[in-house]
Order: sequence, then structure tokens, then C-alpha cells
Amino acid sequence: MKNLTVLIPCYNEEKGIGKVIDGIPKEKLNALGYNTNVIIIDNNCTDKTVEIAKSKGALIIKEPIKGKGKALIKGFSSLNGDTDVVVMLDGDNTYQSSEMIRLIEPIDNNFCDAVIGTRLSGKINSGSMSTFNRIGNWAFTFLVRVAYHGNITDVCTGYFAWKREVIDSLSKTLTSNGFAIEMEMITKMIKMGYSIYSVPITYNRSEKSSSLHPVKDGAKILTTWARNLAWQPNGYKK
Ligand SMILES: Nc1nc2c(ncn2[C@@H]2O[C@H](COP(=O)(O)OP(=O)(O)OP(=O)(O)O)[C@@H](O)[C@H]2O)c(=O)[nH]1
Ligand SMILES: [Mg+2]
Repeated sequence: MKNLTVLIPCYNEEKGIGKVIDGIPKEKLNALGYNTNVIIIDNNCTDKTVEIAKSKGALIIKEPIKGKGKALIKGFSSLNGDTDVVVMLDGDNTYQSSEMIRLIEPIDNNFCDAVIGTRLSGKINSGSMSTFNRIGNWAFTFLVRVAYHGNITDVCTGYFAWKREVIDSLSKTLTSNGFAIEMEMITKMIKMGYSIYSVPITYNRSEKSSSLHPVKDGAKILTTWARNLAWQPNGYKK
């Protein structure tokens, strides 16, 4: 059997986390040859997220410094030695954990090194993405396709799957604390020479109020895009 680790960075996700963990298709993954472990990165949760996740058998690790990027980097450094494939998704149940097989299959088949779930070429349910964010996501995706020649259809997605070896080198290069982490990972993976493809996924409306600041976080994402144009992978090339 191979081992799959699912990383879920969480800041107060008591409404969604139970559904995200319950939706992981453990039996289908088992049939594909994978044991599944779930790791919740507790980014200072003050609600019942940790309690709910523990009751569902997830391993909890803590990252005291705020920000999705920080939480994710902590998750990468906590992977155990026998993890073969890594998945990341949000804890707010906006991405469907039940669709995970679709991201794993191309990796399992050795079709590519990393897979992203694309909302823009997938199913965006009503109320899940504002027009402003949709335009921003299309614009960032266009910029990555033009300047980095990446075959990517949604650079700000929160649903990823990777071969373990990609994480081992990529994680050593990451510096984003917050919501620019996805742009940083994608632009660096392209420069490192990893092959990335997109599969269609569903994006649902969040039950909590939005914490992403479209202008402030958008500026950080754009800065990351610009900065990484000059970034060199050096010792981290595939
Ligand atoms: N907001 C926020 N989210 C964090 C933090 N650390 C980890 N996360 C997690 O990162 C994931 C994405 O955060 P969201 O707040 O849903 O951000 P988003 O999906 O980009 O935007 P909206 O859902 O539209 O607000 C969730 O699983 C959060 O729990 C943090 O410090 N702040
Ligand atoms: Mg969200």
C-alpha cells in the first residue's frame, strides 16, 4: 500500500471541517492502493475545529503564526517519512474532499508531478466566487500562462495534489505567509521543471464570512508573480 497525507490548514473552521474530513473517499482511495492520513494544521483556532477534527481521527499539529502560507509550510515539514502523495485543501468545505480521486489519479499514473483542482474550468456554484474575484483569478491565471508558460487554468485554487518528492524540494523554497502561497507554489514548481495539470472541480459557497481581502491579498499575489519571474531554482531543479 502507498500512503496519502491530506493537509488541511485551519483557522476557525468548525462549520466545515467535519464535512471535509467525512467526505474524504477513503474506501475508493484504498481500492486505488492508498492508506489515508489526515493532518489538521491548527492556526490558532479558538472554536471547536480541533475538537471536531480529533473526534474524526485526524492528527493535529499547531502553527502559532497566523496565515495560510505559514500553516501549510508547517504541514509540509510534519509529513512522515512514508508519505508518497500529498493533498492540500481548505477546511471550510468550499472544495469537495469527495472529488479527491480526480486529483490523485494522474499522479498515481505518473502522468504528471502535481495536479491542481481548477474552479475556473470547473463548476463554480452560485454565490461561491464574486465577480471581482473571478476576474482577478482569470487575470492571475492569464499572467502565469503568458509569463511562465504554465499549463494552469486556476492559479489561486486551494486544492492541490503532489508527488512527495515535489514537496521535499518545493517546501524548502517557500516564504509566503498568507494567501499568496498558491501563486508562489505554482510559479516555483513551473520554474523547477515539474509538470502540473489541472482537473475540473466544484467550488461551493463558504458558510463563513470571507477573510480574503481582494485588493490587499490581490496585491501580494501580484507581487509574488512579479518577484518569481527572476527566481532561480538552482539546486532545486527537478
Ligand atoms: N483566513 C485565514 N485562513 C487561514 C489561516 N490559516 C489557515 N487558514 C486556512 O486557509 C484556508 C483558506 O482560507 P479562507 O479564509 O477560506 O480563504 P479563501 O478560501 O481564500 O477565501 P474566502 O473563503 O472567500 O474567504 C482555510 O482552510 C483556512 O482555515 C489564517 O491565518 N487566516
Ligand atoms: Mg474559503
